[in-house]
Amino acid sequence: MKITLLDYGAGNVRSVVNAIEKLGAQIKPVTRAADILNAEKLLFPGVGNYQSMIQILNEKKYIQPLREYLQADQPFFGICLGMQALFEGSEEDFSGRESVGVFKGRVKRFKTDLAVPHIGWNGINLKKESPVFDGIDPDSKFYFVHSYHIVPEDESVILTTTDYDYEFASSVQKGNVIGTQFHPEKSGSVGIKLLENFIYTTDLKPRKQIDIKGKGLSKRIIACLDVRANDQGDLVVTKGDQYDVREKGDVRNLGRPVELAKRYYEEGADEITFLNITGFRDFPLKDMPMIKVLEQTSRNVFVPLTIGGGIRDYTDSNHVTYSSLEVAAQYFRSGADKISIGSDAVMIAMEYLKTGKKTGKSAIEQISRVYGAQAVVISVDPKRVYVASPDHARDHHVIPTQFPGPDNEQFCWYQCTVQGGRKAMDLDAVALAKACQDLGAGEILLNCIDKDGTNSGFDLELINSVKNAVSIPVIASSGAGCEAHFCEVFTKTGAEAALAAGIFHRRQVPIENVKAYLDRENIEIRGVK
Ligand code: 1PR
Repeated sequence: MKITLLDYGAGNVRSVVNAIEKLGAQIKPVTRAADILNAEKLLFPGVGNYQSMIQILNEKKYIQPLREYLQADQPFFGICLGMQALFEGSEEDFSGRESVGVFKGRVKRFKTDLAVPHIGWNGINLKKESPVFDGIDPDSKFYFVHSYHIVPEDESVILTTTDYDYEFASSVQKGNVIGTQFHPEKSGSVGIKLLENFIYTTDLKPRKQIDIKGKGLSKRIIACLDVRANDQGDLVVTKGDQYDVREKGDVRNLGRPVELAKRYYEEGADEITFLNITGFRDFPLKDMPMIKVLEQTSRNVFVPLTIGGGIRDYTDSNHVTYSSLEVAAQYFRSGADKISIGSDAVMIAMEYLKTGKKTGKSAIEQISRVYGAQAVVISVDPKRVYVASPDHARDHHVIPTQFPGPDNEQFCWYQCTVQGGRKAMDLDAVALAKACQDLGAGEILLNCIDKDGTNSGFDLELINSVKNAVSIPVIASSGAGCEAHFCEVFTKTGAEAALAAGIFHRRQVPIENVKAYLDRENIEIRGVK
């Protein structure tokens, strides 16, 4: 079977390609308009920004052939923006350029007090019995990552809806034309099954109307792999105690990145994050091993992958300048779904807070503009600073603490650091998170140096103060020591996800146990049977 792939050049198409190839089908990329019309089955994965997608489709003169192909009811599967393109237009695009528009209706931004982007594993309410869902448990969850959703005028095209504050159309089907807002290529084995059904079913048409209610949005469990070269030059997964990764002088070696990522995928991790912890020293585009790690991981791991470390503009010794956008683009091409910015985000936020002006040129703004806010994670590395009263740190977000300082201080603030905690900056974590959200970041990965590697539980005071200040999702990180700590962070803070490293690497607490525990405590999770 040959699948024609419409790749317009943004986002992580590698995962889709890997999934199709794993299913034994061949890929034929679209290189000219005629390839669309000649396709046996057409797959259109879209990630990022609607406006730039429509611009590219117009420039390449793909709109008209797409329309013809779809109007002839040829087999089509659009993913995310690839589905949104079927509709008449989007609130995300004010350019007035032509969209494909074979389905009536528009794409609108979420209007909710819940976090936007809507990121994570959510359920589906099945409205039609369709061959694409054959063999898939209706209670399954799929991976969503978007700020906009379709509003079809003709509700009969809705295949599934999903609940996120309110019910929105999460997939559509009319005849052989299918589109999903969620990412099957990132939805583990159920997503792969969906793609398999699309590829190998001859008659895709829905059989009848049904109404089966699915489950809700899960709290995510993320496995984090801090990666660096050890003194022998091997790329290893390491783990620090309060960011110190050396033991008796050597870099701790807890395994190989590609193998560990595969293990966590099989054990039910909802996402995997790689942090190149010495990335600030070198330029990532010269760090080919990290790119290989992504390429190899994405062949077998079908959940979202985030990569961080060293993402910034860079000028080499020959005075050649590379933009952070180029670095991000290379990472996305290699299999990453999101990039995470640490040190550079602190610099960008400080400059923004000083001038009050958005330049449009910072790494956050540029990457968010091209790939969408959901692809830009800000990794924060704060340290607790105790003060006797809020007056002692007037420029910072000071909170009362239940854990007084060494001199019985009853207040603290969280100081941002850069270069892996080596350098403390005059900026607090709340101000950083708010500034980065303003500039277009889509998610906060909130570490805590005091808690890292201690197994003493997450820093709930830090998490609450940041979560209450932003409307984008927050990933709680650092300090997990047992299953109950995950339950605590989800019941006592609004964090959407919790990340851990040490306990997973050392097999102290398997991911399955964390999920089983949360399930018993009635916290919505993915994947416990
Ligand atoms: O600053 O953009 O180059 O990015 C560097 C990235 O590397 C940042 O995201 C920063 O958080 C990370 N990093 C730098 N140095 C270290 C270190 O440990 N020496 N690791 C480091 C950060 C924190 C988490 C850890 C959690 C959970 N590690 O990644 O996984 O604290 O750990 P636990 O569950 O064992 O407590 P840039």
